[in-house]
Amino acid sequence: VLIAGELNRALERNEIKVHFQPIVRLEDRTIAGFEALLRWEHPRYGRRSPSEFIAIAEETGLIVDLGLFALDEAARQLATWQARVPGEPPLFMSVNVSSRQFLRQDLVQDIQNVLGRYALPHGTLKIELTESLVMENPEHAAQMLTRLRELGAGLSLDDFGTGHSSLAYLQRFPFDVLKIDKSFVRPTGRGERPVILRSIVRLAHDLGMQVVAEGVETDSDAVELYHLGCVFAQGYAFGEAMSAEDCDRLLGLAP
Ligand code: G
Ligand code: G
Ligand code: MN
Ligand code: NA
Repeated sequence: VLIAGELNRALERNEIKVHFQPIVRLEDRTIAGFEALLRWEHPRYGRRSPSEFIAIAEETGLIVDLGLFALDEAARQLATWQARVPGEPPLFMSVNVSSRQFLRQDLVQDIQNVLGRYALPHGTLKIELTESLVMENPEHAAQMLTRLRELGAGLSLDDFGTGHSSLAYLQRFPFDVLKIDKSFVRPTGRGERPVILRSIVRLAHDLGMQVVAEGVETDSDAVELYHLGCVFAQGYAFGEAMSAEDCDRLLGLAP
């Protein structure tokens, strides 16, 4: 029983939080960055999934406020971690952007504002867009992506392998990260999967993109992906989306 009004109040009542899922280097399992993921703990109905409430927020327009909230929280937390965990390259943060957010020209200004507000190094705040969103309107996407890139935002292509694009087509878009969708990653080790995964990784690298395998749930998947040439991974094998405090522990910043 989800009504738009409740979602509106949820944001005001701080029931909606931004959690963070680690993205690791497969070589040594160190944390390279995070993906910011919204979480809503409803006082009566318990945890609601963003796949449910993002769609509602898009219909009502609340996605604008919700998106700004997620963007600001994620950028602020990234700046904190970059200061406390210095390293080269610095930690990055990936923030999801929905279709309706992406259609607004204001998004460019919003992102420029947070990059300035938190003085984030070039490319470390990444905007994550799904392949299908980009393919909805490739002309608009190409123009927006170029502007975002010029501002110093990083760009991640999410859910790769589920939409209808090709790696050759991707040359038109200035993505620096390609995320292989979990549906593609999980059943590794059988038949042609490894061949296809290896080819995606190699082509993406040749096109100058980094590759993140999503939905890596087991250690043996992680080992296999590493041997297929994949450098980064995300999934339950390394941790689900968690609070900033839990991430602090993972980063060695808290007992
Ligand atoms: O974490 P997971 O089950 O729960 O997320 C479900 C879906 O919700 C994913 O497709 C994810 O991209 C989307 N999502 C999570 N957080 C955000 C957000 O801050 N903004 C947008 N637009 N989508 C989000
Ligand atoms: O933005 P995107 O649609 O990629 O959102 C990532 C989604 O995948 C979120 O719902 C997140 O909770 C989920 N997720 C993260 N790690 C794993 C995993 O190892 N296995 C599965 N099945 N889902 C995962
Ligand atoms: Mn994502
Ligand atoms: Na994805």
